[in-house]
Amino acid sequence: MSTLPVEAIRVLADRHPKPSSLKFQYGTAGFRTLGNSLDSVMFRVGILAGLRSKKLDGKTIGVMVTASHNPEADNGVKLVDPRGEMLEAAWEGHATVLANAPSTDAFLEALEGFVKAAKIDLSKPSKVVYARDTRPSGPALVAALEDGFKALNVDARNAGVTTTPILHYLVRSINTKGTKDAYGEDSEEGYINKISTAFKKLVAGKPASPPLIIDCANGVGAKAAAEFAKVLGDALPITLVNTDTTTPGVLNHQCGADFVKTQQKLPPSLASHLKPGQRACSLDGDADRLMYFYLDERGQFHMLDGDKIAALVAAFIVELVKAAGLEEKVRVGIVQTAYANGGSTKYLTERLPVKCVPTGVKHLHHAAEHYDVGVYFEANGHGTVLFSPETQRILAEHQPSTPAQSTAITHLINIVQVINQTVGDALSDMLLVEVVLAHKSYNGYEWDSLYEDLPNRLVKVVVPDRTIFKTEDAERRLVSPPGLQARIDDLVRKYASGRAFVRPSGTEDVVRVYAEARVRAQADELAFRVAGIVYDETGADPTQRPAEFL
Ligand code: G16
Repeated sequence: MSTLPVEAIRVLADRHPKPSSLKFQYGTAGFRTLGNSLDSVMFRVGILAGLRSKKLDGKTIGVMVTASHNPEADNGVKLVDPRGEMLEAAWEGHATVLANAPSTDAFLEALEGFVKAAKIDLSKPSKVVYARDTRPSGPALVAALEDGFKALNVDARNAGVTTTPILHYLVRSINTKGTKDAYGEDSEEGYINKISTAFKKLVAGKPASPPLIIDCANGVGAKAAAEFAKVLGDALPITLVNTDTTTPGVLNHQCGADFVKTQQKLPPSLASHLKPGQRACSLDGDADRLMYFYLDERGQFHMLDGDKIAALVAAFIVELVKAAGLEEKVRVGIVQTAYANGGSTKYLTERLPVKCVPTGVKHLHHAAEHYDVGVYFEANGHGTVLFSPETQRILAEHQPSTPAQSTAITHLINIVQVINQTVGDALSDMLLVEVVLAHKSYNGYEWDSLYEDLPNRLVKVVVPDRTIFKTEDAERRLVSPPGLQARIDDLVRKYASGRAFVRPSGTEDVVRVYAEARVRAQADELAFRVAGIVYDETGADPTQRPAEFL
């Protein structure tokens, strides 16, 4: 059991002092705030990642530098555990404590206490793989992260500029290399080949689909999408839009999955590309979210969000499981959050087991692991499908009794390969959707007709202290501030098919309000009325109250 290299850490830590006025928190998706305030956090995360690896006997840990769908000036960092999943929840608290130690001395003290309490054997090796998105603040933050690796003498592999899901894929591939669970070749090329090979098998013999337009949000997904376009060729004609990763200010600006979901309209840059009936999709800044949409004959915009993706994909998998003769052995279930549209929840619960969990991929992922096949999607387009190890064994060993069963099993096996099971992956999800559309001969309109969305509205409220908001029941109800939920309930009762909830964001300094109702005007009104109550109740400056809050 060796000791911490205190002097090496001290020298480097002094170069990355914590800004005294800031308090950091490891939230829904790691640390996330303005890029220019994250230097000390990056350094400390570098050390923490090394310790996490030591704790897990030298397994490779992932570190992703990104702020995803947030504005370009933001940045962030999150850790990825050995199977490619999000960092274990207990360590989020440790990360927060270490990030907030006010000085080098305090940091060293916290570090020593943590190593002792967590019983970390410092003589173990530490391995990390790290990557960043295209944000301008990325290179400097990565340099701070690398100082953290240096301080602890971490064996660190730089995966360069890539998408969040590719980083998750790399982590799992590295850790499973040469084992019976080998996930794939541990390179970006290995990722593209694995997914595209399975995709081509799945669409072989299907009529060529019209070109798919991909809005890359001017983010890092543009690079991987271009690779897919090259490799897929005629198997999926692709037109890429918003691929500018160098012009300042354009990342996620008026484009991308979050723009589409929150504005519920076409990114203006796509207006000249998209013809009525043609389908298109938007990625977000690090390519872990996906939104589909199309224009009808009258040029009206229709959105196909994470809920619609879940419904499409789950129905297809259930069909294949039945066709394979496996419906008694393989049960498909769905995981959603409170943001799932009431229309989707009704449609899905009539057909499959559905569970609702708090926001955040980590919550959905863990819940989905309890099903044989767990389909999880957030309405914002973040999600994937998990096939349990037992289900994968069944698929590999099942002896089909008819040619139809054999075809269905082959399709399921290829579907497992198309899906990035480590985390939500916009590009892999997109190819999965394309497989289903090709098999069902659906266009956007037919997909959309699976069920009807209730009109809904999402509003951000800036309050002095969002930590006073505490929720229960998978974030569907507020327990604090006291009395607020009762006022929301009174309001909601006045709206046909009304539903609303309030929760603090884990990635932005805001409180989010979601509302839905049978008609559009009522959904908007309910959201703005709830937002008004939230604003007034929290002692926010009345002169700054947005005019639309009722
Ligand atoms: C992250 C999480 C998602 C979550 C989203 C918004 O997405 O990975 O699970 O839905 O933040 O979270 P909140 O409402 O707490 O701000 P991303 O795409 O930004 O990494």
